[in-house]
Amino acid sequence: RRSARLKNAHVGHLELVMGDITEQDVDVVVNAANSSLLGGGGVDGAIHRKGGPDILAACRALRAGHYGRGLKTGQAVATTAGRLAARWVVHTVGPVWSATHDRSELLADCYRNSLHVAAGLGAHTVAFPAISTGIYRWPVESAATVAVATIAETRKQTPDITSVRLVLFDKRAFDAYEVAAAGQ
Ligand code: AR6
Repeated sequence: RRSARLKNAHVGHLELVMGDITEQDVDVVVNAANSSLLGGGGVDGAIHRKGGPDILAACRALRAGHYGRGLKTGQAVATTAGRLAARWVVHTVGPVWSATHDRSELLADCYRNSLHVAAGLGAHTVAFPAISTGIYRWPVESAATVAVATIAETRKQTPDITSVRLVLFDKRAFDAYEVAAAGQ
């Protein structure tokens, strides 16, 4: 069984899970989207595939309204979660990795803004993927440090969020986040 190889850990107030973001039973699942909001590969593809057409319909409505030019890097916006177990998907756009420009603040914005949007919805439990570490090529150790530090800092301002889960797709990412969380 695949689950026999899965790992999970609690480090401080953070829950680390090795698994699939679309299977999380939480109030909010965060999507590593792109600025078009109209879907893609990786986490984004998996969420739309499993959540069904209502999520894309909601994204199209956002594009027809307030987000005519799309969602900027670092910003976050909520839609229905369709058929997922979660109540909402919060879409955020991570920065593409750059070896020459430090885009850490934009990556931090993704975590900050997603948690604030989740708190505004009345959510208590939130699951994040490792934003920017796939198609956007951010090195996982560096992304883990930014994620863990920003979540810890933002949670002081969002006390109604009682659980934050980081969902890592493979052992390498899980181990990197566990190291980052332990050093926090
Ligand atoms: N559950 C959890 N983690 C996953 C899953 C899953 N189902 N699938 C992949 N990962 P990515 P990005 C991991 O590429 O780098 C899309 O096309 C993956 O191994 O999903 O922010 C969007 O539309 C990696 O560690 O997001 C954008 O165009 C992490 O999730 C672009 O990709 C993030 O990988 C965003 O790229």
